[in-house]
Amino acid sequence: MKTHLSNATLEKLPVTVVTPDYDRTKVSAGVAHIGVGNFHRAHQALYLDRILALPSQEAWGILGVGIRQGKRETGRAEAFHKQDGLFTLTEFSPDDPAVVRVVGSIVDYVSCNEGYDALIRRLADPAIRIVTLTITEGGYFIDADGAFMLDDPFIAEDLKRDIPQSAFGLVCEALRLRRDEGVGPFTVLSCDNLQHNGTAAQSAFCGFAEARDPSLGAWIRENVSFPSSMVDRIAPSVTDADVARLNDASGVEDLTPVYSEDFRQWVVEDAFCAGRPEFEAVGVQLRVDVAPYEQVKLRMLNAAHTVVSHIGLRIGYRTVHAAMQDLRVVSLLESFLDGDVAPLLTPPDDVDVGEYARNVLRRFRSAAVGDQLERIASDSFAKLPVFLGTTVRELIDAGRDISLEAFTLACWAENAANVDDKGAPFDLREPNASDADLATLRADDLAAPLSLTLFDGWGVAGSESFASRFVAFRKDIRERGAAKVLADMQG
Ligand code: CS2
Repeated sequence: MKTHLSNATLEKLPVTVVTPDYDRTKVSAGVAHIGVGNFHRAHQALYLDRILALPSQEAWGILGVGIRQGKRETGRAEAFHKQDGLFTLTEFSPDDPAVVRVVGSIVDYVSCNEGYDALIRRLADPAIRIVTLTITEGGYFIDADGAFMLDDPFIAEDLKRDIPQSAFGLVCEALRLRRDEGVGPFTVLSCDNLQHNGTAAQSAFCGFAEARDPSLGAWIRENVSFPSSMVDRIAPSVTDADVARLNDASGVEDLTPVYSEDFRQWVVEDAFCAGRPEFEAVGVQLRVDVAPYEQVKLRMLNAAHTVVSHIGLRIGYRTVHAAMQDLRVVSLLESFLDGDVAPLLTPPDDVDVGEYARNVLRRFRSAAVGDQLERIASDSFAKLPVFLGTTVRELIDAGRDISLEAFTLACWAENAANVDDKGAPFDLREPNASDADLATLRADDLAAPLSLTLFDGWGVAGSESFASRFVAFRKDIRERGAAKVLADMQG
């Protein structure tokens, strides 16, 4: 018999489950988080849970903010209310038994189902001093030149609304209230996988505000800080089968369990205009310049994820650890990380890129984590430019070998059919691709995808050798399958 999860049952949970070691009734929300998905709950919510156990930190609980209407949002809001914001996080280590903890830092929740004006009011509450974001790589509407896409139909529409619905509009209107009521600004902290994510957030939020109301835009630019941060923890998607499996193992009846690897890292630029929690006490690395850490993480870990996901799916694998059993895949990843990417990086003093690469591969091998290739390969329209764009451009500029990258992109293009070399289906989602983009990706002209805007600035279309390798790989994959092509590449 499993125990339902709520404040009232915390003491009745199995003794093996770690529960909050602080008084939740004393905790209030000082951080509002937009995008309360699995990653946030496995990463930032845990860091703040650890902060709340420290003396005098009880004002740093989290207010979850749900901004996108739909079934998922309704489920999230309901689970929050039924479980008093509590959820279990199972951390899987490669060697030790899994640790199940109940995370208690999300103490409040406001859903767009209550009306978008309610969201604005809650963000304007003087108690909120930081707004954090996980709105995905494509969620910032920043083009290849770093400019905010004011002409995007979603943004253009939101600019016209009295009560906006986008993260940008909601935050701007909350900041307007705070300015008018003399409350002062909050910090906006991006926790998405983007290079210079603070600058991207600043361009997006200030770009929106300046278009809506120039004086508000100027006030935000002047008063709000947008620190950059590098976030890292592998948190797979949670299927219904995972819910049952996790709950059976924990003995807790949790509507929204989440799971992850045991590794976690958060490097944050120390630029908070309205105070911050004692991040350093729980292992958050505060730095003046986060960019070198972002660069290493995005171009090694996330890029290797992209490589393994597209090649792995093509061959017929579905999980990262299954693909990592294939020595050819591992050897390709090693060549990619050590041979192609590492020499291009300018890592921070305390990061050894060789060791970093070994650790990435070790993390990918974990069968206990069992991360899904479909999760990683989805949304490639937004991810490819961030994870691979600079590397490919620099390799082309230096006249270096681009075979691995052309092969990865050939697999990506072939994967648009959502079926692998063995004829088995999979399901990749592309929320940031238009119908026209998808048509180009599936065109008979095999070189056509290289003219997609996602490749702006990569130099691939203009590089005869890249384009011809890409097309040749696509043909070869169609004829013989990616596994054989890979075997030949490695001699
Ligand atoms: C993955 C990331 O979605 C992806 O493409 O590479 O979600 C990755 O698992 C995290 O960034 C790890 O920190």
